[in-house]
Amino acid sequence: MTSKESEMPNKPHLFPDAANLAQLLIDLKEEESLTLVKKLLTQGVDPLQIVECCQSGMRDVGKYYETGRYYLSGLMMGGEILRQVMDMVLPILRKQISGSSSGRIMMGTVQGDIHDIGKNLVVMMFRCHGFEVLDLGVDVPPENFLEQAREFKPDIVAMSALLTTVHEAIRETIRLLHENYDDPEDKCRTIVGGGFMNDQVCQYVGADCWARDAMTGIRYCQKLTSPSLKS
Ligand code: B1M
Repeated sequence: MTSKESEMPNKPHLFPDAANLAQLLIDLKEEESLTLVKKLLTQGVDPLQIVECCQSGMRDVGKYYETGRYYLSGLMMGGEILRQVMDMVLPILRKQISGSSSGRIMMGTVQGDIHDIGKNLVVMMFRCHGFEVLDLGVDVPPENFLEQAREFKPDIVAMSALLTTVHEAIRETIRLLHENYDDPEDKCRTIVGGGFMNDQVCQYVGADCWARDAMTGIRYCQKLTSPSLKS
């Protein structure tokens, strides 16, 4: 199963102040960004749209880093602002979404990658949609995925990765699971997610599906654990 998605526009117009918020993030204006997010939340703006907007801003921060306009400290500052935005947004999202138990997911950021802001959001969204989630954290070696899978017995092993350098680590994790995870009913599925995922990467690493955003990931996991597909 694969998905096709188009890139999000760089300057989103999701709500009136969206472009303004994205720009504040791009400019690494911590206080102004947080004040605006607080205002938007009190105005009842959809927290997921706020995240989407911040994500778009962060993509530009990333581009500035790539092109040498920002140093690593800029990337770190952007991450820190985003972490604080998430602290405001996640509790509201948690209250808004709820679902009945849909399956067990084990998730981690793969070995070599320490990005966790997106992973934490996805973990929280999975939980809000009724999945029981074991969060393995970041920089998780393939052997840990296997060891934890044997204990937790997930329906789905979910991997987050933001770096193109970690494709081998994903591939190795999936290979190890396929060859060594004693899954008698052969129902454990794998999903990979992150900004660089596409059909080719998915095929190369041997995953069942891929997603670039939380909602797509949730929809796939719901399909993968639906009784009609499992039996
Ligand atoms: Co990093 N970084 N970073 N970074 N960083 C990127 C990813 C990069 C694209 C920036 C760039 O150059 N344009 C680039 C990767 C390039 C590449 O691989 N081709 C990069 C680099 C190079 C690096 C370092 C190597 C820099 C260095 O040290 N020289 C280094 C790597 C460290 C390591 O991991 N070993 C590094 C470090 C860092 C910080 C620590 C400073 C910080 C991370 C803080 C943290 O996570 N705690 C950081 C940040 C902030 C970024 C950017 C700017 C923003 C990431 C982010 O949090 N986005 C990022 C630029 C970009 O993304 N284009 C960048 C917001 C978040 C909500 O979105 O994480 O994409 P995201 O998660 C999304 C989706 O991806 C998806 O859903 C989430 C919510 O919508 N998703 C899934 C993710 N996992 C999923 C799983 C699923 C489904 C969906 O199912 C399983």
